[in-house]
Amino acid sequence: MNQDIIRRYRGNPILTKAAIPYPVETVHNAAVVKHREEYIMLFRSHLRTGRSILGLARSHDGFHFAADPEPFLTPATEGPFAAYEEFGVEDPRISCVEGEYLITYSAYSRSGVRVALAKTTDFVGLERVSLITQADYRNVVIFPERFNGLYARLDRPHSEITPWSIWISYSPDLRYWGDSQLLMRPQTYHWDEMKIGPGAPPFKTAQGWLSIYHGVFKTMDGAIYRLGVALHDLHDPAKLLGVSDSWILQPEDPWEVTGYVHNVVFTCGAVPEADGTVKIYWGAADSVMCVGEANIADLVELCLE
Ligand code: BMA
Repeated sequence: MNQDIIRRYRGNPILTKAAIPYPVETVHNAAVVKHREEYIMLFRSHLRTGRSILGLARSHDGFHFAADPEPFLTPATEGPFAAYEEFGVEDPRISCVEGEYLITYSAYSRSGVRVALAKTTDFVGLERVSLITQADYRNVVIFPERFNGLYARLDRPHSEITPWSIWISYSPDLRYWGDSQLLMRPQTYHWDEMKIGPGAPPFKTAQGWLSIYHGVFKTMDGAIYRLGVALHDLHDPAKLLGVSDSWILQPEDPWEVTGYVHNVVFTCGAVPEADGTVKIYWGAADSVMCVGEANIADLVELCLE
């Protein structure tokens, strides 16, 4: 009996390096949003230098994507971002807030990994706004709405005392972030016991903000990346209404189980649809892109069980 809450698309993987018109070694960990009538995917690709860039692909149905002829975002070579992007740009997330697309991504350099914020209204132009964390942060997702006038984000600092946990922070201007609070920690002897991190930017449901995150479990054969789901209060996103006890997706298909990094499903984007389903996108084994569908009500229920 197939009890999977996420129905994998039969045509997976939906985007691989073979379909990219410039040389790349992987297509993974992509953000996806609907812009006008198009699905826009910003995907990460390793180059043969071992460093990453971001490419853009478009689709009319959310399943068949065609990549633009040139990469979308490559490491800055001048200005204040250059020193922090010299080792590459990774794992983008896109949130649409008041008509602007806010793109967060990991910026790698000899100073560590920081999160950078850029914005666009049309996916043609792009303006880098600010480096919004110090080092040792990854996985920043911005809520699509403000709360009492403040932008809110889930973020993932790391320290020895609170390893790889999910926090929330607020900002009046997208540049200065504060009022941080710890929301979720990895749980001992649970599928997410080693690390957790925000995945797709939260989306609104009648019951709360649904957040799909990743959790990591360490085994004798390395780590397994899976996805879980949490529900945040609509008016106060720092209030967790529930977190699913079980994962919603784990590596099972051959391209999830083997690849550049084996046993990885890693999401950076989900697109809720008007029919009550959500398309969830994930990078498989840090190599290719996949998609599946779930009923939003099922995910909410899982959080509240
Ligand atoms: C994390 C990040 C992700 C990657 C995952 C599995 O630490 O580097 O980009 O998908 O590991 O390799």
